[in-house]
Amino acid sequence: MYFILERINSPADLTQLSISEMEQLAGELRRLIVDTVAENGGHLASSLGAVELTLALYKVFRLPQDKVVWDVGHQAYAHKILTGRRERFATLRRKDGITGFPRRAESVYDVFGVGHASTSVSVALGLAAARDICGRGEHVIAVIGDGAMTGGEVFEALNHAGELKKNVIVVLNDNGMSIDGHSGALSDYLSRLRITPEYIRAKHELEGLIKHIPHIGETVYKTASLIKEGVKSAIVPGGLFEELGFRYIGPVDGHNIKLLTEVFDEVRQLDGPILVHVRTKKGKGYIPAEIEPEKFHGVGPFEVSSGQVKKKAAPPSYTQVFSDTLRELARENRDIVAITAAMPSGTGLKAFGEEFPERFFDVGIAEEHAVTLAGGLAAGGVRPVVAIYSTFMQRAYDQIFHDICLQNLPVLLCLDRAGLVGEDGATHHGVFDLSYLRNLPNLTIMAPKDENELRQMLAAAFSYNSPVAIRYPRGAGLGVELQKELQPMERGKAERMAVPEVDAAAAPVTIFAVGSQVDSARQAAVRLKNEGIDAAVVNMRFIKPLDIDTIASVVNNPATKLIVTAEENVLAGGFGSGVLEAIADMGANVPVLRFGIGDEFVPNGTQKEEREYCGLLPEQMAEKIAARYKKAVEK
Ligand SMILES: Cc1ncc(C[n+]2csc(CCOP(=O)(O)OP(=O)(O)O)c2C)c(N)n1
Repeated sequence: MYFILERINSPADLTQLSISEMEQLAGELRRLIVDTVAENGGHLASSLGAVELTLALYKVFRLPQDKVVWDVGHQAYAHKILTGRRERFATLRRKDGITGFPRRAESVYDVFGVGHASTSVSVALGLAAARDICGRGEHVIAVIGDGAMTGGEVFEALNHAGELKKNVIVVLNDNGMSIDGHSGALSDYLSRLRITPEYIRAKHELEGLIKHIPHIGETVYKTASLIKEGVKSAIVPGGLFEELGFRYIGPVDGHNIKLLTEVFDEVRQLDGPILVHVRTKKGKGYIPAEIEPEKFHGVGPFEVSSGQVKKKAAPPSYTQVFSDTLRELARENRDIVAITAAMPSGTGLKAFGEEFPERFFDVGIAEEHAVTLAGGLAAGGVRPVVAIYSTFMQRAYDQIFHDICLQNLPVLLCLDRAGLVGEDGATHHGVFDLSYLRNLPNLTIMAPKDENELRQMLAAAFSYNSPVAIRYPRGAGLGVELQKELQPMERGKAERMAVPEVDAAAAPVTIFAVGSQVDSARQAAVRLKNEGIDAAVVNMRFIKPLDIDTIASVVNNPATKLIVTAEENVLAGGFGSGVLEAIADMGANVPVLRFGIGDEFVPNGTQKEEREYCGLLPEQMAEKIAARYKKAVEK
């Protein structure tokens, strides 16, 4: 039973609650969050850490007029539940359900859609500037974690906010960690912002001085003591935020609802840019998540009583194979260094860091810096590997162009979670990389058909001595045998796949496929064979350079009636577009059917549901190919 939560349908309902009822409500929210994530998977530890903070903010400020902008949005489950989505919370991250992140189309309280880090201060500043232009008076609050604070965009926004001097509140939710532990020098700086004996002595002296100012002394002192940690900023040297033009208040215990509401009540009345530094505990209130906050950052379904994750037996993931193979290669080649942008576990580089600590860099949520750092490392004579999820690599596009490809440096970009990623949904799909990379000169782009081919491609990449990108999917491999021997792969050479009882040279249909779609294409070809249509399958391996000879041999084969392309990328500008360009350049006129992702953002579901939504399942492909083939031969 949720005695209090059941009565809360919007933040306005919080205004009636006493502090002790709010504390009880915090417990009920935690229970609902834990029980739901245990079923659906999701971002648990961050959301648990932000429960009291959310409650205090939503009690003090007047939503939806006042605007709370969440950074990343993975800590916003309490926000979702308190803003009219309690009933629908069971559908979290599911097909047709609510998303795991704030999303403008979902609720008026979701002020800004999010999923990628470090945007909240820029958004809040934009909202504040718009408010002033329109002559309104609402409060604008950005809530950002110490991990997200490592993203450069935040400092661009702080710099600008300090200049504009708008009324904007930044709440720094500092739990001392990003996903995997500590988040760099900034984290060290934040942890030093604590009450030291010198500070307390200095504060007393200052308070004494203020109190004795005639007439106004008592009033000034009252304000100063209500925002008492704010006084510190006048005393503690090097107040980074103060230097940037923010009034710094904190650190405040982020699990003390009474204190938080007092501080926010006070802050509401202040003008100018304000930064409230709140200390929280990641995973707060659920012991397994408090003990292992990394594991419960983003977690699959688990047993509530034990915290045991419900794992199905599966072949090793692409990430695991990448991790193992890179270390294998790095044992032989001492020049190999690896870079992650705050995702050592997610990208599989954690083990690399443990084995080769001096050759490993975790740069924080700083994808741009990660790529340019790699450029510098390569120019300095070593072989950097940058592993970043496809969706987050979007941040570093100019760096890939300017600092890697234009310099023609041998940097290996490993784009994990390429394609449809499942429950995290639209913000996290890695479906644009082939389009945004394919147009860059000097870059080789590969996509493995299975986990063994990923091994071979990694080995091959180091033999090319120029920029290389390898993109591979989220989740388990196909379960193929992993060949011990790592063989170099000829750059730009496709591989013909055997389809039972199909003679590729005589097949009227040829499917050119890349990455995860190679296996789907093969399965589709088997189905087509059962319907009496022979379809050959080519694993292109290289999106760039395309194997023009192989494409030409199919185009020029009189048996060819239909060419099919298949990729887990948007159709616009992707691999299929490349094949169309090649065919057009040959002056040929062959019917082409393309499979990929259409011109829309794919909503959340399981990976399979998303593939089905996009028509990428083998049975869907077979049906569509058969129909198009019949049309082609009727002509
Ligand atoms: C641009 C970008 N890079 C990487 C990520 C992956 N990511 C999600 S949350 C997170 C850590 C955020 O840490 P923090 O802001 O301190 O929040 P916490 O999880 O500790 O509550 C990372 C690296 C992301 N969402 N966006």
